[in-house]
Amino acid sequence: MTTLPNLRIDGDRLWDTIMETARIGATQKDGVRRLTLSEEDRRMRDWFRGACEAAGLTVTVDGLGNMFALRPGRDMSRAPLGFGSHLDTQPTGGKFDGILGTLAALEVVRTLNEACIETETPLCVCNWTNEEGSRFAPALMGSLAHVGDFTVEDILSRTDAEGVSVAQALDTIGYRGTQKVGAQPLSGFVELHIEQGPILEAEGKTIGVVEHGQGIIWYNGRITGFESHAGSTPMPLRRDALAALSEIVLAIEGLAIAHGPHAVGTVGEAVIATPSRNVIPGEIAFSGEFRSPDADTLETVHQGLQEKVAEIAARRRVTIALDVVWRKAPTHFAPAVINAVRGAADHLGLSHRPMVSGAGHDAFSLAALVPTAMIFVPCKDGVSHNELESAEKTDCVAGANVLLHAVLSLAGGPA
Ligand code: HGY
Ligand code: MN
Ligand code: MN
Repeated sequence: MTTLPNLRIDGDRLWDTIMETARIGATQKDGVRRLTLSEEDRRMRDWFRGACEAAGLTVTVDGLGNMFALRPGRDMSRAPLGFGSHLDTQPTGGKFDGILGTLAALEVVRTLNEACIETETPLCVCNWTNEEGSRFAPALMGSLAHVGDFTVEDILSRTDAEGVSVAQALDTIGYRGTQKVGAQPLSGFVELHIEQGPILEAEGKTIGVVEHGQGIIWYNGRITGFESHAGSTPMPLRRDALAALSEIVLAIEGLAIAHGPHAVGTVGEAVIATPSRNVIPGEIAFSGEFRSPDADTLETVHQGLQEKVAEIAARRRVTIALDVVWRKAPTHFAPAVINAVRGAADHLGLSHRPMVSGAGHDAFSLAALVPTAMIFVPCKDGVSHNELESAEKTDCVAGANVLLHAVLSLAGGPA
């Protein structure tokens, strides 16, 4: 009988599970494309449900497809401790973003089963719908609705670039569950995730003890100029929407750099309405974002962008609509859960350092509702949201063991 301090997950089984499921939505470049609520997401959800049920968990699905896999505890009067992440990916995603945290949570349960360990508090493995926000905005969609940041009606009405709504997509894959959104009680939440940045690898550290996360502002923009002949329209008479957007892109970059290192920004999408090589672009839709761990910095760059956009619009005689479609203040995680993560890393003799999360995570949503924290492990060259995303097996196993012992610390091990 393995004593609790020496309990470890089955690293080979975790790694095999990650590699096996990476075949669902595998891309030619060895990445994973599992857009939320797509056929690939359905296949991955089906696999996940089957694996959870095979591990003795009771799986429920809420009205936005959030999946909860429940494991009883000795004291069923307590709300379950939540842990997990997301199974959807970016269009050119990798094998680990979100997937590591969700499959590691399953592995923790498999390990507890084999060790015949029942925790005091029940456990709840979570798969949150549409963490990525790529097909439907906002990101963290399922977990934000769970904590009440968005109404279910609002979320169900959001559409993708083809005009398909979240409601239609959920119905198509059969994951519009009956459980009321937000009804699943949780007493806390722990999320394991790859860092998606270069710090842990550069410092040779195995574990990131994540203490807080960046605030985020997402914009949808539309620029209306005037289509005209690319050859015969004199330069001073042009109202070029793409030239205006180019200035906005550089303005976002410039504001982030000017307020660095704790500000970042980019334009990730730009679509010319009717592209043609010999027509001056007259209509463009685009998205933009800023992030910062500091609320004041976020507000400063936001205001700076408003001023710059007004100046560009006037000078170029174009109309620019810039709408904030999502805004989340910086997240501060709970000391008790941070200490459980740090204590688990120390118990396992793993090098660790405190971190701020650059990327958004479902833990950011949950932190508004219950005590929450995150565990980071390195990824190769800090690369993520790219098919090259990669992580070392030893680091993934280390992170899953920290998750195991943090969960045992928070949920209470054997009587
Ligand atoms: O945008 C993010 O940080 C996350 O990947 N959804
Ligand atoms: Mn993620
Ligand atoms: Mn991501």
